[in-house]
Formats: sequence, structure tokens, C-alpha cells
Amino acid sequence: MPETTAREFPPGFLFGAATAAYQIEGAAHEDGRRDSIWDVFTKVPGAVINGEDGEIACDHYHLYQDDVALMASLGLQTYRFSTSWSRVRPDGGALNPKGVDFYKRLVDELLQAGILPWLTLYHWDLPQALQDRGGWTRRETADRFTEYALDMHDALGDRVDVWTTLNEPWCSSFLGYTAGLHAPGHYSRSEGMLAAHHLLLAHGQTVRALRARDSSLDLGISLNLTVADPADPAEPADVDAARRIDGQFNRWFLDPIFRGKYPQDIFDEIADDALRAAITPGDLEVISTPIDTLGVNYYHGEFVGGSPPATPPGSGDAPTQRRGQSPFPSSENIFWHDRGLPRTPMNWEVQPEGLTRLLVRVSDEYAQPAGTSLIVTENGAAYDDEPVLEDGTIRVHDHERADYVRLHLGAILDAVEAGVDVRGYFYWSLMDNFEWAWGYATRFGIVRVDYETQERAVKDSGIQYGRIIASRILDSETTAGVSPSPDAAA
Ligand code: GBH
Repeated sequence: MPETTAREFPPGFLFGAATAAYQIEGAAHEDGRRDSIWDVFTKVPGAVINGEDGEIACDHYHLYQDDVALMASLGLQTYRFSTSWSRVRPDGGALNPKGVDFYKRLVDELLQAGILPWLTLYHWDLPQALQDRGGWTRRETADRFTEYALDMHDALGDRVDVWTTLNEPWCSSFLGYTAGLHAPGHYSRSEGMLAAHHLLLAHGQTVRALRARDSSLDLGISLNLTVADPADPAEPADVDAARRIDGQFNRWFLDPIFRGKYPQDIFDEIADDALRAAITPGDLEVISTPIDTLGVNYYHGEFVGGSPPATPPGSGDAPTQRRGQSPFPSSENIFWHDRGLPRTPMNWEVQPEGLTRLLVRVSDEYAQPAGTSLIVTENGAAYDDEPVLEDGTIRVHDHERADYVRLHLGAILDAVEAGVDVRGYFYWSLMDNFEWAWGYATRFGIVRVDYETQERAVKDSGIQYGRIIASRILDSETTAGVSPSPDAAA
């Protein structure tokens, strides 16, 4: 529904869009780049729908100038992207100057367009050479990461102020090493926990190293956080299922980073000898090095119970179902229930109110007491877009995505009204791209990409976003007329 009253975004609130290197760059073996774990994982039969990979993706490596021009035309104030470790240090070790040069060109282009570069050092693409030596299950990988981060700072420290160490370490560790759904495609609870610890360590020691270089940098991490609700709040087993989901998605990362401690309840339940041995004295002190900004990635909440629902909620996450594996180290007796919320074609619930609650909670319990800023670094939805040709122009009337964006921006304003300081919002994603295990059919962009021609076309949701950015107001003026939803048009 359109907003009835005009709501203004706070001064300084940043509007942006996000991408990640492997999902858009292509040029996977150009200018010295070598395999990351995703180049290898995508070759495993059945790992990705239709066997697709990021070899060409959106060819952003060659089209970055056009893409920055597109960002400028949308009025984006900031652009969140990641740098590819295997471009910069193809074997995880020695520097590849040509790889670094690409990011220098990209950042220069952004700065020229007046767009703030929001740089993420790791969005899941570990150099395969490091995986061959054990990847994130090895402590040494954290040291290699810090060296790579310092290379990037050598190259870009004079031009980039905002540095995010990791994107969603939960995914890198538990989807990658435990559930087998992401690279490197392992099925080990123990490896997942080791990976999570070493990722957190890599984060903490890199924050320290970068801060030692330049105390004025804005340093942080982006976490995939969620809201877990019990199917029946009066049913202890359901409440317990929600506690464990919250513990493993949220507190397993927030507590070490902000409190220097793993959450005791979850630790007692899942920590094995290997993890206990891997945590050496001082690790949690390093991991809890203060950060300036916490990035919140929010897509959907979790509605769970301790026993299966009478009717299962839709088809479930397709790749999860295909493998029949659970991503959690301790997920016995956790079942997803249905509460009648709308769902995207990926079967993800649309629950904007969850974002409000999440921001309030994370602010109250973690960020605010630590003096850390909050920003939404990812939020978005994939829908079955139907491109149409109108007067020679490709249009996508993606009213569901436009609604999704408007509802979540409204949810952020609700949090702001509740007293939460939110620095801004990045829509995921700037453009359709390689959606990991889902391949290219799953489209998240506010810009459509034609993978045959690499032609870009701004979708209606992008036009709406541009209007919101220009006016800094959420109301029926900025959001109407772009792509009326069927009931609004009636
Ligand atoms: C983000 O992660 C990624 O950062 C981005 O690269 C990606 O393109 C984007 O989302 C869209 O998917 O329990 O296996 O059913 C998404 C975080 C956390 C969302 C886990 C789905 C349920 C996965 N995800 N969640 S599963």
C-alpha cells in the first residue's frame, strides 16, 4: 500500500546499492586472476542450478564505467562492492598488480561520479590455493586475509574510507563447510565451526591492522541477521527452536564481536573438541576489537517450531531441499512453519516488520552500547521479472520488488522513529547477477541484465528508488505511477 503520509529520511541517511565481485565481474581468468573456491565449486555437477558459473557474469570487469554511469543516473550516493582476493593475490600469496589496478580504476570512476565507495574485502571468494591448504578451517588463512587487506589498503587507502572486512561469515562457514550448499561444498559440522572462528579472527585482526595504519578509517563487518519467532509462544519446544536459530544466526557472531564471548547456551550445545582447541587465549579479545559500523543484511525472518507443521510451508529453500541437508550445526528438531505471510518465488517470507524489530534489538543490545553505527548493507528480493518492449525501451514492471523496497524503507523509518540511528540502506542488488547456488534465473536487481547482450535496463523498482533518493521522502508521490500494484491500480 502506498504511504498515506509523507515520511522524510533523516539528514545524512545514505542511499546505495550493493553487489559482490564473483556475482558480477566475470573475467574470471583475465589479467592474472586465478580460481577462487567458487570457480571450482561451480564445476561440481549439481552444485548450481543449470551448472552456471561466474566466468562471465555481468561482465562488470569490462563494463564498470557504464555501470558507474548507471549508478549515477539512479542518484546512488554510495555503492557497496567487494574486491576479489583471487584477483589481487591469485594464489593467496604474491600480489598481482593488474588485479589491484581494476579496483583503482573502479574507485576512481566512483569518486569522479560523486559516489562513496563502500568496500567489502571478502564476499565468499577464497583463493582456491588457500582452500587446498584447508581454507577457513586453518588459522593461517586469517593471516593471509590480513595481508591481502593491507595490500588493498596500500592501493586504495588514500581514496577509500569505509572498509568492511567480511560479508556474512555465517554463510561462508555454515553454508560452505557444513551444509555443502556453498563453496567449498563440505558437509562437516566441525569444519563449519572452525571456519566461523577463523573468519571472526580474520575480521578482528584485520580491523586492528587497518586501524594501526590509519585511525580515521571507518571499519566494520556485515552480518546476515534475522528475527526468529516461535510458531507457538506458549509451546516450550517452539520457543527453544527460536532460541537456537537466534543463537546460531545472530548471537554466534554478535556476541564475540561485541562482548568478546561466544553465547554460552549455544556454545555448550555445539562446540566440539576441535573448536575448543582452536580458540586460543586472546582470540576473543582480538575478535571483539571495536568497530565503527555494523552492516545488517536482512531478507526474511524465521518462524520455527520444535515439531513439524501439519502442512509444510511451501517448497522450502530449493538448494537446501535438493541436498536434504541442514545448514546448522545443531538443528535437530527445528522446523519451519507457515504464518501466511507473502513469499517471494524463492519461498522467502516478506516480513518488513522483522527489520524494524531487528534494528531496534541490535541497536539496544549491541551497537549503541558499543558506540557502533548501524547501516542496512543488504535487503532485496528476487521476483519472476517479465521484460517488455515499450516504444523501443526494455521495461520491467516489477511492482512486487518496488513494494518490497518501499515496505522495507518504511520499516527502517519505523526503527528511526523508535530511536535507532540507521546510517543508510543498500538495496541488494544493483543489477541481476549470479545468485550463487541458484544461478542466473534468480534475479535480485533493480537493473535488469540481458545475459546474451549484457544490456542493462532500469526496472520500475529502480525508477522508484531513484525518485525516493531524489526527494528523500517516502510517500505516495515518490512511489506512485511507476508500477502500480494490481490492487493499487484497481
Ligand atoms: C545475501 O545472503 C548475499 O550476501 C548475497 O551475495 C546474495 O546474492 C543475496 O543474499 C541474495 O541471496 O537456511 O539455507 O535456507 C543472503 C543471506 C541467509 C538468506 C540464509 C537466506 C536462508 C538460507 N541468506 N537464508 S537456508
